Amino acid sequence: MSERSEQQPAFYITTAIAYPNGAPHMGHAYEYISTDALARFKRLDGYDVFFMTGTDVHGQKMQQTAAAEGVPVQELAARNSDVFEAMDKALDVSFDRFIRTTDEDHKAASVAIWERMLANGDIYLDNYSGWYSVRDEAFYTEEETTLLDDGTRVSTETQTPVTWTEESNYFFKLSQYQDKLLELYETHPEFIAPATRRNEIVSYVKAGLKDLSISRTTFDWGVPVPGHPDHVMYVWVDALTNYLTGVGFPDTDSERFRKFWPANVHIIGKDITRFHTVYWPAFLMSAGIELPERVFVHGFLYNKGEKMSKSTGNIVDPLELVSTYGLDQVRFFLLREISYGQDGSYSNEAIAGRINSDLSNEFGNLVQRSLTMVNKNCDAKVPTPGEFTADDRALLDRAAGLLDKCRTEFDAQQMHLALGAVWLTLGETNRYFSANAPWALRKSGTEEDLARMATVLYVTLEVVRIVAILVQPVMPGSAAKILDLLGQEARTFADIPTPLAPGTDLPAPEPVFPRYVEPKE
Ligand code: ME8
Repeated sequence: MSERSEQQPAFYITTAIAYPNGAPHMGHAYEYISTDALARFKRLDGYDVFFMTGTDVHGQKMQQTAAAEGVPVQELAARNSDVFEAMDKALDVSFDRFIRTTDEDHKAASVAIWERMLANGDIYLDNYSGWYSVRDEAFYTEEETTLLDDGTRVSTETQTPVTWTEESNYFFKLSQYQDKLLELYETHPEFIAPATRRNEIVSYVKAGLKDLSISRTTFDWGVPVPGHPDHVMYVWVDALTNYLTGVGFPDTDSERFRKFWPANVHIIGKDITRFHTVYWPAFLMSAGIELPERVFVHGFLYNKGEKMSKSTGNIVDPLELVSTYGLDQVRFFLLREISYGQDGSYSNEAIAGRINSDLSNEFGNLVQRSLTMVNKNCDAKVPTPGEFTADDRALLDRAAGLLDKCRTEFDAQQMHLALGAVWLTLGETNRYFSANAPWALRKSGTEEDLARMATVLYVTLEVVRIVAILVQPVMPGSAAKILDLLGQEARTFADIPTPLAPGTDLPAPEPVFPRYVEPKE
């Protein structure tokens, strides 16, 4: 056993760390649920997974929010980080560490990366003047801003207000990394996905990079610059470093670091692509640290196609949605409905539709009908199949082939395609069940027909078993319930080839995916 665990391949996956300046919203929940599905998939596939998420508590935005609420910023950070962590737990997000950038080890990691970049000659002091967006925690050049009719200036890309800033700042020589970054994108096309995002970043970097201001002096809520405590690090410098903190940096000789770094994939949303695919690899190159293998950029989630915002009042509390529809229902909806990497939308109708058609009709009914028949007609035991027909074989082979298909799609972060393939097989299984009509075979009652009924039920349960194992990453609770109903303890992907043992005792069936019925007004 120990020999095997020593050989277990490692997999390090992260989410972005959220600004806890307000309550978590559906966009956050979407990122955590999707990353969780990827992490769970790898664990079930035999990997030693380290999955990290957390909060990004420094910066001017946090300090301003705290001031507006009249609470100390440490208090705001701790209180809201707790809310994020509690939401993750309520969403069944199986993180291994919930990092907060106020954690003690994070300070050491941030200081260490700074010192490495400094030692490499990439940090210098200069006067900065330009436009800063507190909302985006980003610097913009004049050309990247627009003056509105009312006299306010905003970032053209994000439409957030910018203010004129003049400070003596430390700068990072980002301009020196243009060629190295372009070479990275060229030689490692998988580094940025989807490809549309890579193309955008390649154009952006080709247009030329300016040095980046990486410290601030006008406020003090951040990691102090080593040797210059009047400066705090620009929030993105310490925020990105969280990915290293989690694996034990600066102790690069530690078992943890050697095992899990470089990260296999950083999952982020589309508004922070530049930070992760331009600044982050440049910082790491400067610090002489290996680069993460991949940054996967998911799209934005919209409420009925509209941006979620306080002003339109359409911000949905993820936990409220879960209490209306059920956790696994919401998790499934988000991962099945939206092509991962593209924007997506949710609405009550769309969620209810997925629940009733995909979960209730296609999956829940099949489980319920087959298990009820087995319960009544096969002594509540997995039936003993007779010889398989060509159709039986074809269906069983198809189900067994789903693992490879799902693995390919999950490795490319295309969970919607994996689920699509699984549901095609469920559709096929429903047709098989109807065409073979085990209830009619039972009614006929001849020995031959009863034997055939047992075979049809066995084949159906076997497909249900494989599907339940494969959908665990997406719907951990419901899949576990189905595997309980099948009397199965063996639930990893390595267990897929071991078929159901005839004679296994089965508990009384219970419905797993009830239909969603709109509550009466
Ligand atoms: O950007 N739909 O934090 P954040 C989908 N602290 N995803 C969304 C979204 C939406 N409507 N709105 C936001 C930050 N996100 C930084 C990250 S990482 C070193 C520092 C995503 O709270 C967003 O793209 O603004 C990001 O990946 C995550 O939620 C946290 O956003």
